[in-house]
Amino acid sequence: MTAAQTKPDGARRAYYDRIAGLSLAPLWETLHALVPPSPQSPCVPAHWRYDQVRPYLMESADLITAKEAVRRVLILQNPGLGGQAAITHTLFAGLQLIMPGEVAPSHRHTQSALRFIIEGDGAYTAVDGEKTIMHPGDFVITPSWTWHDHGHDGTGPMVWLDGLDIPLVRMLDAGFAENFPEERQPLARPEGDAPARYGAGLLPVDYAPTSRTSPMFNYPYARTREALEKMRGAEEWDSCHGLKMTYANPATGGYAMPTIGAFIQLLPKGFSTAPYRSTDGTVYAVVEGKGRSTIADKVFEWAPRDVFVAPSWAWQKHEAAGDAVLFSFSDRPVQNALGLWREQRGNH
Ligand code: 1HN
Repeated sequence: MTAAQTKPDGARRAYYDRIAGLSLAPLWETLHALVPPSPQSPCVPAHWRYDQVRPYLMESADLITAKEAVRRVLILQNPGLGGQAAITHTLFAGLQLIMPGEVAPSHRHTQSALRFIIEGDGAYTAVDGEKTIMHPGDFVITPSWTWHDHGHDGTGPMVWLDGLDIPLVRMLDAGFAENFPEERQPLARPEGDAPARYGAGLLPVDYAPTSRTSPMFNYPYARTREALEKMRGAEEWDSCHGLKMTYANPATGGYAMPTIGAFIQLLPKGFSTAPYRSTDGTVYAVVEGKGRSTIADKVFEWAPRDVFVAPSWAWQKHEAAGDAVLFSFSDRPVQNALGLWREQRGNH
């Protein structure tokens, strides 16, 4: 035994205190936590029931306008992250409310955003000079550094789930933002231009992508649902996912955005998935149907419009009481690009 191995704890503590003044710390006290054998996320499984959240969301409209708020959003905070504006370590999620006649003013930021429409009809998002009217179940993207504003010329409240890569961009210290000089940006193209140009199985001849984001910025639910319904006939169910599809960039086949991947899956009535886990903490929104998900040691009974989150590397199982459709998003494109993504499939 060397002298160092016999040093009492007190001597080590005193030493740590002395080096702390020089901004130094001993790795050997934290090595095991810094490089764990498998992901040890502080995020926990959590579930937001829409029937519980909705009254509070509606109440917010009596307290502040969309204009004053800039974005009237209730943040879905992961209870394991101590009040941070994060639902997983890398992603922000919130529920945004816009009332008829309101405008959420135009701005842009390097953070990428997605919307998944939860309730209401007729509000629009304008993205870099083009408007799209949003309907329940539509998946809409506002890629990094694109001007975007929302308005509502219809009737009734409109609610969507916002997903942004805010915590990831903050970790990278790569955030920039600016406001557009006017409330609404000018429109440069007619509504429907992007789906015609990029979403009809065609691309302009000589088209070369100029960014890593999809030129399609609204993936309407009517088409998504029809596709799922067509494919279900083949009954090629994946034991862990049912029938699961990725929202793709039609110009590259890659993800719609480089930092956030989005997915839609159909679980037929009575389907029960085999255990599955992956390193991308995943946010789910229930589009249709009721069911139950077991995530790590938690069981969530869900209904349409609910949101729940599965942390990185937590085992998950989903059971559909009736035909169910789940939307989900995660940082999978980032992990894939960096060679970090892993998954594990279990047995029933
Ligand atoms: C944002 O710009 C939107 O454009 C939604 O609708 C949520 C959360 C934090 C920062 C910017 C939007 C946001 C956001």
